[in-house]
Amino acid sequence: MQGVDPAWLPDGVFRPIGTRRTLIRGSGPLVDTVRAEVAQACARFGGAVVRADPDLVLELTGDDGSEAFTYDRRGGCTTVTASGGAGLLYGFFHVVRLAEAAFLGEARRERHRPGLALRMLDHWDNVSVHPVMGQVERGYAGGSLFWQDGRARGDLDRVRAYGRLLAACGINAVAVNNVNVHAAEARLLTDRLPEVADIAGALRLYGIRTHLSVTFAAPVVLGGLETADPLDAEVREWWGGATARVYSEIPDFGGFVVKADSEGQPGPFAYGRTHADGANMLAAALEPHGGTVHWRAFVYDHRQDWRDRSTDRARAAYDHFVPLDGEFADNAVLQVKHGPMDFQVREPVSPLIGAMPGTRLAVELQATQEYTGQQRHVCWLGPMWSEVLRFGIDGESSVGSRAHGGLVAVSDVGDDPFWTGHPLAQANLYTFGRLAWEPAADPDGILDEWIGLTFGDGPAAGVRAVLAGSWRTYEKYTAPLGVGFMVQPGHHYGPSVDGYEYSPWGTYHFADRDGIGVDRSVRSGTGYAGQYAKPWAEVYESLETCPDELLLFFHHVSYGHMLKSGKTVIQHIYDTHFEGVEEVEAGREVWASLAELVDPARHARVAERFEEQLRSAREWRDQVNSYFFRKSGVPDARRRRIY
Ligand code: GCW
Repeated sequence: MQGVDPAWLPDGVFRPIGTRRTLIRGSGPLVDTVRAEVAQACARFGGAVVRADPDLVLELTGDDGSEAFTYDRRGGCTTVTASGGAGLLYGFFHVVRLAEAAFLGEARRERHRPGLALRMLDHWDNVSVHPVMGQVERGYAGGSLFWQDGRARGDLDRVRAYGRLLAACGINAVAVNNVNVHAAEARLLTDRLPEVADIAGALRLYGIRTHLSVTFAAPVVLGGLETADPLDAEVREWWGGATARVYSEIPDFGGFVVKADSEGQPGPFAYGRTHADGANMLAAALEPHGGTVHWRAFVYDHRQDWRDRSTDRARAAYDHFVPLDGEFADNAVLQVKHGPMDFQVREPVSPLIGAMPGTRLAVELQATQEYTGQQRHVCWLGPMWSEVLRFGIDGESSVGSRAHGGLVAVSDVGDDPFWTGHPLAQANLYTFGRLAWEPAADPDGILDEWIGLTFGDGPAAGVRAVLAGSWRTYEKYTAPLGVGFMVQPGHHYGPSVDGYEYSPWGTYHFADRDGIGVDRSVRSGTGYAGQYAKPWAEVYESLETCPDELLLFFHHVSYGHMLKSGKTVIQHIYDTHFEGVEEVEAGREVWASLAELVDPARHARVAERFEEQLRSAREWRDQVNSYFFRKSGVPDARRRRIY
């Protein structure tokens, strides 16, 4: 694949293995994948696949489907053993990541197993180019990796290479089409299934199961039935038959992803049924084959009247789903966005995650940077995701430990030569995979790992300086203190403070001449704060204890309100917006200084994106500062330029 960035698997990372003698024991498709990897590395670096006197043993001892492996170092030999093919593959990539260190030192035995069984990427890819959303909805990395010219790619090399990258960071499931299922895409379930099977065949080589987004209306739009009522016998039979046909072509098919009764997608409400009825019908169809339905909890009123202060979009997922706790089938997973709104740069953790102990939940993150700079801005999301995963729902058990249904991210990948448009956005994809494997992992350690693999030692300190604080930098120059949105409607790029203020989407900031923020307290607001377990319900309820960074998410305060930081809200807005732009300027300088140390094409792509990031950050700063200066009349204490 000429011209495609090797991302975190440049040839050089295989040198430590490629110079050694490796013994491989066991058989099966994933062992073949590992064998081919080792052989390729040896061909390049002079080592060998051997039958005796190895430096490295990779051994499959069974066939139980386990993803765990044991890493053992003794007597000058390194051994990886696994009782499932995927475990061996992950053990192999573990050795790749350790590099020389895998072959040094003595007596070490470690057992590795994934913290979460399902580590999944959802692609919002359309088969055909959609007139409004383009081919990849909220995609910032070119066209789809899977679909081209209205059908599955004939040449699947790129898909295989993608599978390899994903396996190397621990991802094991991919949904290959958009959750907004349009006419052509609906048919992937039926007559266009062979195209899905081709993609599944390519991903399978790297231990990845394929999932499909389906439309709830499929029995009507594909099956010619008059209803899609989930309790109707014919409808259930239709789904049973369609699902059985999927499994006859794709025996390891993962299951369905469903966006129902959300932003115009069809769902069970039309038939007076609950979301548990809907999900359970699909779960029943999948159950005999070992599949899972991922049912999304992103259900809210997107046609709200902005004058209506009694409706709070943040409450919606909890209000809809908590009453259904305990009703979902075992193979139905409720997929919850990590925050209550929609992937803003700062949101509290969704209270739903702590409130459904009788339901398998998956937590959904957004790697594609819809609201975080659209892969034109550097924004490494590792610290945000880690905060979410480590958040103690009831003060104790973490989100990561409650996500029994897995961790999902909306993919940021397309057919761009750098995979993610902004080459540094690869760090988000990698970090996602590694956090899904180990939700309590230190994100900075993961960042260092990604930098080491991708760039080697030379530019490491500089790349780290550019990425490490980039999420907080982005937060500084965009919407302040957790209030969110303030983006241009539709495409969501760039500032528009009132862009959504009088819209039906439920995303308001309520700024007036005196103050700003959404009162979500129980005492005087929408009551949303009361959806949390203790201690959070109380922490968020009170102005005294609510953390600064979420203040405007939970409270409406005056511009002169004093933050815990010792600044007023208005001065905080000014200061962070100036600082944010300064930090982008500094990052751009650091990146420029790495020119000699980074591959020229990659360097140039990032440099070009930095110019746009800086332009856009200045626009954000000036619009936000001017808006609040004009509303409040309060001057900047430091008398900087505001328009
Ligand atoms: O964030 C919103 C996006 C939509 C998306 C939706 C969802 C796929 O703007 O483009 O639709 O969320 O998550 O379903």
